[in-house]
Amino acid sequence: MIDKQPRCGYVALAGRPNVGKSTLLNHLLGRKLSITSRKPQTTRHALIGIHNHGAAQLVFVDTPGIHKPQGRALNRYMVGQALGSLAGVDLVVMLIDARGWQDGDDMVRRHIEDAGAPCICAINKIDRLHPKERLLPLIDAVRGKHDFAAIVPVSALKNMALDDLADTVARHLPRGEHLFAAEQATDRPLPFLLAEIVREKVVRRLGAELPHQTAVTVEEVIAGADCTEVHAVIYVERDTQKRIAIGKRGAMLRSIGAEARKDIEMLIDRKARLRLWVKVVPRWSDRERAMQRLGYR
Ligand SMILES: Nc1nc2c(ncn2[C@@H]2O[C@H](COP(=O)(O)OP(=O)(O)OP(=O)(O)O)[C@@H](O)[C@H]2O)c(=O)[nH]1
Ligand SMILES: [Mg+2]
Repeated sequence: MIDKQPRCGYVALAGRPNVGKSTLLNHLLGRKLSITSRKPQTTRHALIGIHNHGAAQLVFVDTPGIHKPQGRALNRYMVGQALGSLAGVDLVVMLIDARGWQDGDDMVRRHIEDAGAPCICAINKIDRLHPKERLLPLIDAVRGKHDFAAIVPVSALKNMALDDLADTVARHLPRGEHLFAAEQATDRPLPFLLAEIVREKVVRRLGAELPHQTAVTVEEVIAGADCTEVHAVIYVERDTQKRIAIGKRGAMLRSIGAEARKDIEMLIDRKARLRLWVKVVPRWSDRERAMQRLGYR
């Protein structure tokens, strides 16, 4: 029977780095809100994505991957964002990789248990599972790990079973009126989303050389008559990194800019001009004051 009564609730997407949380958010919403890459620790800030599904409003919170926050202040910030997002949500979707349950998943599970919210396990990347017969034993193994409210195998990237997952999430949300207007997609302002688009291109291009030393801020968004001009600054920690980010005769920066501009135009649905600068702030990722100035507060 179709449930016509409105439901609404906050749903944290939690898991180890790189299990596909942000990809899942984007594919559930059918639009790109959260940045993704092959590198672990891509997402740094919690981000809300609102998905209206039948009579239910699913308020997803994409979170940074939960890991042991060793080393830099930036890692502590990221794990703090993830754990903070688990507190007070109505439901958690814990993502694991279909290749199997790992030690890092145990740590995530413990934090979810501490937070006390009911939890659905999404086994992601099943498109990579060969042979398919490995799925049933995996589901059995996952069942033994935690008192999950449900276990749903999906592929975020290939859009497999995402409707099943949304149905299952909706069924576990409390009844109640929707919190956000139907057309609202996120709680984050435009400059944040623009800066994240640029950071995605930086991570995808330079993730191997500069895994964690880059940050991006958007300084200006000027809406002209037929074009929106965006001014963004890419921050690195050393002069050598600045040279890498700019590339030979500016080639790297130009290609980052070209890729980011395409996504920006898709987001704002109009022509854009993107101006990029690269600046050095020594050791910003380990100094809380410097981090705050770059938006990590
Ligand atoms: N084959 C396959 N790859 C996937 C799937 N979902 C995500 N990926 C890939 O996994 C990688 C990590 O995806 P993200 O969405 O950035 O992962 P995340 O969990 O948000 O990572 P962090 O933000 O670093 O914690 C990317 O290369 C994705 O394309 C899937 O269902 N199948
Ligand atoms: Mg992510």
